[in-house]
Amino acid sequence: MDKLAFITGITGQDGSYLAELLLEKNYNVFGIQRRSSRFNTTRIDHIRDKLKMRYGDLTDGAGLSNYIHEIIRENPNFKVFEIYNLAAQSHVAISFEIPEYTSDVDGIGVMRLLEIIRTLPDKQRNKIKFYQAGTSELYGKVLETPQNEKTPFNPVSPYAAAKLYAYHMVKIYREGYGLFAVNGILFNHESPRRGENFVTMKIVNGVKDIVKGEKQYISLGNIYSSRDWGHAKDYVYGMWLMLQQEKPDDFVLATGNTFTVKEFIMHAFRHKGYNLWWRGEGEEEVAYDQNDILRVKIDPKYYRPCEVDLLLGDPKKSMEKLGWTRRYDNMDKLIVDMFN
Ligand code: NAP
Ligand code: F7E
Repeated sequence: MDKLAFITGITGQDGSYLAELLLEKNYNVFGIQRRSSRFNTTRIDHIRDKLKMRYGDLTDGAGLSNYIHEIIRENPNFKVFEIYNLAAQSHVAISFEIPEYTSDVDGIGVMRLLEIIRTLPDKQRNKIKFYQAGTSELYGKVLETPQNEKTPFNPVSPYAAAKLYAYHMVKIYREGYGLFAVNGILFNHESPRRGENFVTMKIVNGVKDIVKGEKQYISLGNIYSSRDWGHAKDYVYGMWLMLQQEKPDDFVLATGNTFTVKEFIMHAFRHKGYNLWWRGEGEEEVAYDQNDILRVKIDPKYYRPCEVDLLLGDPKKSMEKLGWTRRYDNMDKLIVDMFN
């Protein structure tokens, strides 16, 4: 095969969808998985026999270098080699608890990959395209709305600060060394494969447990933040499009709509026939269903030291230049898929 792809973070939500997409497009797909005490490949087990996997970690530059060199050695006649860096400690709240690790993986890890690519012989390096998983968290306490590729960044978490370092390193290696390296600036995207401790999946799983009678209510933190939520399948397609361009550039992927967490809660409950009514304020705010049963309460332990209040992306450039379109074009479609 002459088309190679290496996906870090292949065991995650986006990595698993991207691997499926690239296999359909006849890429030879390589990936790394982290060593863990339990199996962590459930999202890719159904395609495992088609992938080439080995253990690896973004904190281990030698291992990454050995693997990339080995892939090239064993496929000397490759035409394109796309490297998608999706690996990250991706939880914003947890980044406040493990800031050093988050910086190492999400920030320095990107530099490790860029250095490996930079130091390859020209003949090989010129056929490599690098995608970096940037994020709308870079906008942080937003300085303008909606946010696009030109909006200034204002990060407010260790996660976002590490991703900002990565964003700049990609630009520096692109401009300084001529690498084909792009930043995707992706707004929140969810799916049935979303990690359980992100708010949408927590709400969907909570409603499912309530329907089954296994739980009475869901405890949540700040329900007044607003997010621009899309579907991960549409977003991995956008990543691939970015690497098919003639010239490297940075692109926002977003829906152009924003909803509060509270609105997402009401949509999710309504999907299963519950109409919520709210009372109280702040930490005392609660929601009851039509039968006066408590269904949502606030637990301040989920509050963050700094919060990103409002994200609303402008995907115009991606739609016009990449021809990017979304199949999941409204939040109800996303919620239905997450429940199924
Ligand atoms: P995810 O489900 O949390 O997946 C993260 C992946 O990174 C997993 O495969 C994870 O492995 C791996 N990983 C974590 N630490 C690692 C390390 N030290 N070395 C190697 N691999 C490591 O995240 P996602 O939602 O798919 O997001 C993919 C990327 O896009 C991330 O970089 C994230 O920061 C970024 N992003 C996500 C969104 C979003 O809304 N989903 C938006 C913007 C940007 P395990 O499976 O072993 O945990
Ligand atoms: O929080 C609020 C929370 O953790 C969304 C990652 O993929 O998208 C994601 O980051 C909002 C926040 O996602 C709970 O305070 C309330 O305002 O689902 P989340 P996130 O922080 O937006 C960006 C683009 C990324 O790059 C990240 O990798 O929901 N919230 N109550 C809660 N959040 C969680 N997790 N749990 C709660 O109980």
